This record gives sequence, C-alpha cells and structure tokens, in this order.
Amino acid sequence: MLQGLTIALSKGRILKESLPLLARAGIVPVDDPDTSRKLVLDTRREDVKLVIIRAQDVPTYVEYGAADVGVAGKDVLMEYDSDGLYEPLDLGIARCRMMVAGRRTEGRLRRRLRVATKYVKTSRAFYAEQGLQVEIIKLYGSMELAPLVGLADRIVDLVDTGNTLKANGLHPLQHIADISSRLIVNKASMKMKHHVVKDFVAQMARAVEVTGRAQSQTRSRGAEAGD
Ligand code: PRT
Ligand code: MG
Repeated sequence: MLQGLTIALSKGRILKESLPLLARAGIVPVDDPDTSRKLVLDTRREDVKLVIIRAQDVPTYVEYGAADVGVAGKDVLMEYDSDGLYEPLDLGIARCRMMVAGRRTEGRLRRRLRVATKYVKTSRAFYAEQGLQVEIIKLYGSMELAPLVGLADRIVDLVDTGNTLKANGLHPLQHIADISSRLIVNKASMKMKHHVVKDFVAQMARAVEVTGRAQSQTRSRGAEAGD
C-alpha cells in the first residue's frame, strides 16, 4: 500500500522558500500555488499533497494529524509551545530575528513598560527572565504603529532588513532569538508512517545541505570577483 504524505505550508515567504527544497525531493505542485485558489494542492508525486494554511495554523494541523508534516517559523513554534510535535530539522529558510524595538529616547516612565506584540508568551518569558514586570498588549499585526500612537513603549516583532523599523522611527533594542523555519512532524505519523516520514526528512535534510553548499559557493565566487 502506498502511504500518502500531507505537508502543511503557509503562503508567502515560507511557501516561496520551501518550494525549491521540496523540488529537490521531487515534490512539485501540479498547479501554480501563486495563482491557484486551491487549499489542497496535488504534486507530481502521487503520494504527496500540500495543504496551504495560515502560518500560525501550521502547528495545529500537524499536531492533530490533519497534516503529517509541516513547515513553521521558529517564532510561531515558540508561541505555540507544545510538546505534541517533533521538530527534526532546521530548514534555514525565512530567516530573521525576533527583537525588542522602540524609540531610542523616551522620558522616565512612572508606570510599567508597555510592550505590544503578537508574541505574547515569548515576550512574557523574555521579560520574566530579565526580572522585569511589563504589561503585554496583544496585537495581531502592524506592531510598529503602537509606539507611534502611544499605545505601547516597546514592540516585540520580527526584523529582517530593519527597513520597517527605520521607516517608523524605531530602533532595534534587544535581541530575543534568531528565527528560521523548521520542519515539524506529527508524532503518530512518525510511528505509523515511519518509512515515508523518515525518507522525507532525510530528503529535506539533503536539500538543505545542497542548497547551503551552493549558496556558500556563490558567496565565495562573489568574494573572488571582488564584490
Ligand atoms: O502575513 P500573515 O498575517 O498572513 O502571516 P505571517 O505574517 O505569519 O506570514 P508571513 O509569510 O509574513 O511570515 C511567515 C514566517 O516568515 C514568519 O512566521 C517568520 O518565521 C518568517 N519571517 C522571516 C518573517 C520575516 N522574516 C519578516 N521580516 N515574518 C515576518 N516579517 C515581517 C515582520 O513582522 C515586519 O513586519 O516583515 C517586517 C520586517 O521586515 P524588515 O525587512 O523590514 O525588517
Ligand atoms: Mg506577514
């Protein structure tokens, strides 16, 4: 019997950066994921399909077995904070940093520091470790706005180029974690579909390795060419 494999991915940078890795494992969607409105995509491998969902929903789908495996940002996984998943591989994609940011100059506060973020658990743990009592304000997006309109003193958000912070007059202040996307695996699938899952993880590990090698070759060629 052919055991199928369902892979959960989110649209946007995770899908974009996962596709080249999946392609190395022969997993190529039949329809173009950029234009298709399908939420379940068939691939050229008859036994493999992709489900396309919100980034924050990927761990839920995988933990409950609606997908066997998935790709999720470490930021999402830290916030999801469950031991109901395996996390066997760092894919090294969609890299960024989770940072505290704010205005550089601010008056002395006579109340608790207010921190706006969608990463409530992670932020609470970070400040607790610092021994600081802060007020966490949960937002779902556009965190950068909060300090500008006086909603919060700080934000905890992801930073890549730093352009979004800069454009809003904010500065990175503290580093919380380096972020990249991870392969996650449903615990029952790891047992029941051991061969399929193990092969897939191995193929992805190989793809990550090959991609990393190609990238460092490009870099060293760039350095030789003097750019
Ligand atoms: O956007 P949507 O609400 O649909 O979902 P999502 O934001 O979770 O999806 P997506 O595709 O934006 O992000 C998916 C994952 O990509 C995240 O969970 C991270 O693990 C990873 N990732 C990597 C990033 C970034 N880099 C990133 N720069 N996610 C978001 N950003 C945002 C950041 O929040 C900020 O608004 O980009 C902005 C900062 O970018 P710079 O380059 O201006 O610093
Ligand atoms: Mg986004």
